[in-house]
Amino acid sequence: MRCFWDKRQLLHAPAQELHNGSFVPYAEHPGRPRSILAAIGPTEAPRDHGEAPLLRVHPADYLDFLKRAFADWQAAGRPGDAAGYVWPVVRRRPLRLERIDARLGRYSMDASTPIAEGTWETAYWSAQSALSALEAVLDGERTAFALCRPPGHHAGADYAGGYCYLNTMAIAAEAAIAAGRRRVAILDIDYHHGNGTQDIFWDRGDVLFVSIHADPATDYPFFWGHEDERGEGDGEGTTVNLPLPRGTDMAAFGKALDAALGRIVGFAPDLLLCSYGADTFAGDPISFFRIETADYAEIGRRIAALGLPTAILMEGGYAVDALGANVASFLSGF
Ligand code: SP5
Ligand code: ZN
Repeated sequence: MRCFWDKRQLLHAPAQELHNGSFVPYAEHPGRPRSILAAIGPTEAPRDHGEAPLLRVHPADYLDFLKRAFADWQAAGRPGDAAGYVWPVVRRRPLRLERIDARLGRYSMDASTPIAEGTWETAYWSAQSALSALEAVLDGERTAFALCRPPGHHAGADYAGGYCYLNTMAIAAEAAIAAGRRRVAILDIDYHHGNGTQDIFWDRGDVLFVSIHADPATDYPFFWGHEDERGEGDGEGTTVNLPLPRGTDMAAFGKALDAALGRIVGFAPDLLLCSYGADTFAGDPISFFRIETADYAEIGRRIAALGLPTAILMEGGYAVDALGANVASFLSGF
């Protein structure tokens, strides 16, 4: 399988994140892609598709914020990485935001997605890897893998969150539509609900978003991913949420997967895009499902059995010692 990765995706390395009241080492660190690279064999550098495909999803003011935030933070004399501490929860309106703290709140949804030196460059090349995997599939490959890092599915059109800055999945889906694909299905099997992807395609009838994830009653991102979220307007019924309890093993995950795949078949898409997170693994340090390494091959086989052209985009997965094996197992199923 063709795999896409750019070494500039190692640059982003925030020191710490806020977790349960303490600062702890940042879970989404460069050791993750190193583990995957050691396990999957040769990769190709992505083609540079420029900013136009990013701008189909994200407004220019958000991209400008991401590019400038760390320099603005340093210019304000701040130590460490840039992170917000106040958020506009009600009556958001356009304001000229003078302070970096105000912009950080305006363009983020949590306090655990810091912006460091190199964050923009890393996110940019993660998106280019996604676009290159998509391009390979549009050009006739049956499947392709993008080692996206940072991940993307928590980022909305104009906010970062959950270790995500650019929504790589939405960027790929919009590129597919711009290239003439009429119906695109997204299957998100990261442990966490892909709230950003859902938000971006909430009212779209041409993009199906189906997600299997930990119940937001107990897990991040808490506010989205509940079963009754189904989309609106043209998108009513094209958002499908299948939350599962902590402790879910392959038997229960497999049932939800079959239900998800049934919804995808019913949508009759031209193309499948998969947000793959290995944080459903039994040994994941921040998650609570019980999927084993060998199970990922079975999950991959069942997805591949749909027979759809499929681009796979990496999302989460934090058990670094097992991460490469888990990704390789999943890809082997295709
Ligand atoms: C893409 C993805 O998997 N994002 C996950 C975001 C979850 N962030 C909040 C969970 C807080 C866990 N912090 C644990 C840090 C351990 N070093
Ligand atoms: Zn996750």
